[in-house]
Amino acid sequence: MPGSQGSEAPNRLEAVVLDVDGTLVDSERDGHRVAFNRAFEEAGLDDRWDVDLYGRLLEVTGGERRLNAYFEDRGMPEDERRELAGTLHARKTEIFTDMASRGEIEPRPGVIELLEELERAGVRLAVATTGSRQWVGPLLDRLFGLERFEVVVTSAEAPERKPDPSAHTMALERLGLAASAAPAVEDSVNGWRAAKAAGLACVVVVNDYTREQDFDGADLILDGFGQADAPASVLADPHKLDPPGRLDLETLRRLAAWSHSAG
Ligand code: XBP
Ligand code: MG
Repeated sequence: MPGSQGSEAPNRLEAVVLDVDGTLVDSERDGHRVAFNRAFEEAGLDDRWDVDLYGRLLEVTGGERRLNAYFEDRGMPEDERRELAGTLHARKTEIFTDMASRGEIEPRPGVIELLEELERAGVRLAVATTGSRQWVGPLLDRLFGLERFEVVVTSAEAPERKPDPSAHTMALERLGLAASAAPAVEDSVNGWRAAKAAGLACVVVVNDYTREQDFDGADLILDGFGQADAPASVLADPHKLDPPGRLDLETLRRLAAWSHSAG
């Protein structure tokens, strides 16, 4: 296998388990939020989620759960809100799937370079997301090529949303790997907690919605994936992984080695 350090090497990086929303793509503010608002409008509702309100609503993972929490907060009875959230979410999913298929959602800067570097080194790619399978497939396919990802776990396979660890646990099971061989990359405190609870080391690459969240104890925090002309800043590096202005293969290898030694 290219980039392999030999099958006996116990601490090598075998795979990376990637989050989608906020991590591979900056999909929340100009993607999901816009799709929710279109669904409200089509349903004849006056509700609109502005950028700040949506940032607060992101505390609840999963679009349908988010709608339920919002309507609950507004005092809507349970039966009514469950039905409304289900209907709205189904339509929002169609709208967002169209947006993804049309190329309206873009990769975060530096993501394609990282995926290509990992692929060249024979590191396997997996996805663990709380998003819906209906749009995850078209989005990954349009931006990166779905065949790149050996394992894709969505809310269809792991219905307990992050911070529940089930999506990461399932990704590891499907890869057939120990947690130390497959660090995660996440953008949010819910994602980071999910990865940690499943035993994975985790790089947090924050975005505008998540940079103020409390990642105390995270393994590495960056403010972006970083590119040659736009290096990422390191916000925390407790294991002294020393990334070179970008999240790269060697940094992830060092994280896997640390994770193995931390046992
Ligand atoms: C992402 C989510 C998702 C999206 C919307 O969390 O919570 O629910 O906001 O997608 P993470 P759906 O990045 O931690 O996986 O509407 O399809 O649920
Ligand atoms: Mg995320």
